Amino acid sequence: MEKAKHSIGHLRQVTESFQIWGDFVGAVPYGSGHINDTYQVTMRVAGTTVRYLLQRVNHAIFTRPDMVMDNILRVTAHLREKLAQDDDGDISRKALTVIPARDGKPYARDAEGNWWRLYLFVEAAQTYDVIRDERQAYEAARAFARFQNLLADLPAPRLHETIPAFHHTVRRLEALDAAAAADVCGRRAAVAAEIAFIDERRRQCARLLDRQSRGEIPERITHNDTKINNVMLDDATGEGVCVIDLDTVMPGLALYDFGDMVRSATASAKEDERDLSKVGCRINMFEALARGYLTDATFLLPSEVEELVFSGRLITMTIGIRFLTDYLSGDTYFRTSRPGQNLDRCRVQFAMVRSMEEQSDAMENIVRNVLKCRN
Ligand code: ADP
Ligand code: GN1
Ligand code: MG
Repeated sequence: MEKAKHSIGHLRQVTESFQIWGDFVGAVPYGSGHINDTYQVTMRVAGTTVRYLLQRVNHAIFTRPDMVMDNILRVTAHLREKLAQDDDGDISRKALTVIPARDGKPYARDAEGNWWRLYLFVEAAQTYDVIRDERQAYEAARAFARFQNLLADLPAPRLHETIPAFHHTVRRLEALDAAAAADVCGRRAAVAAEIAFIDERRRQCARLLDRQSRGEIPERITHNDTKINNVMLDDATGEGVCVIDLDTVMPGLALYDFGDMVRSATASAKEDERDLSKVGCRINMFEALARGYLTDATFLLPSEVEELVFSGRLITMTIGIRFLTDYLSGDTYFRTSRPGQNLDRCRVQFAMVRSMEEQSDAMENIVRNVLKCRN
């Protein structure tokens, strides 16, 4: 884990501005997210140790953190209500709990203008950057499908779009073209092969957008960042306990969520692996994802089911485009810990797309078989 960006005194002060009690013990950087600054906070509370998850929301990316928190409060309240209807308890492990600041707001501001939030720390569960076995893929996919299912009847109004056009592949492509034209770091010549890779696939970029605008694929409430380390798996049972990282929960396509699971859970190597011979889409993991997702995503229309395999390639390509754009722009969006990391991430995504292209017939067969068994 990287070095803490904030001093311990600062973290203590921020922690104490939330509605919690007891004695501050410490705070350490936590997790491997690319966007926010995350800390695990330990408190001693009347003789017992209690942990919290403290986060600085990246307000360069989420320019309206108040809207982000408004969405998160609505979403988590709804999840809690639904889970309470037929649950055995332990709901605070199954939906994130936002702890209000002392002034009642769902965030605290510091003197530097940062936005902080505090969650209950979900204990006895963890996230995985690279999935270990089919069971984990199955459970993660079920958890994300359940999440979509539970949010299907979230009362109006529509959630805020915390990052507009987040998965709009055509706009992402335009941003890449602009970054390549501007070439502010003089890196364009070094990425000719990656640009050529995209050029061969430009025509695919609008496929889901076109189907959406024709009314064939509906907008739903989706998570939009279903990377596999955004779901916590129970240490004892292996089940998907809690979907986390709710900043981008907003209107979107269910397919983008499934696609990002395929990208992140079928990957045989780390997202920034340099040895591309290790990178590929593991078809057994795809099968587990399809089985898990289709078990709970009973709301899917045939037009959505038809695009499940394609969605994996599309989202993987889109995120590769975003890594490449950031590399060309000087690495200002995704957190990096070494030079060239965004380019390595991009190359891994494109290698994954290739691997999925090679296996697409087998993947389509899997979806057909899973559906046959379900019905
Ligand atoms: P980012 O937006 O930067 O990806 P996340 O919200 O995903 O940040 O948090 C980073 C990591 O912190 C997660 O991958 C997970 O391991 C851990 N984490 C986040 N929320 C909790 C929580 N409430 N309880 C326990 N661990 C958490
Ligand atoms: C970011 O926050 P994190 O690390 O879970 C990004 C996703 C990308 C992902 C790639 C708000 O997710 O869109 O798919 O990195 N989140 C945002 O690893 O841009
Ligand atoms: Mg995350």
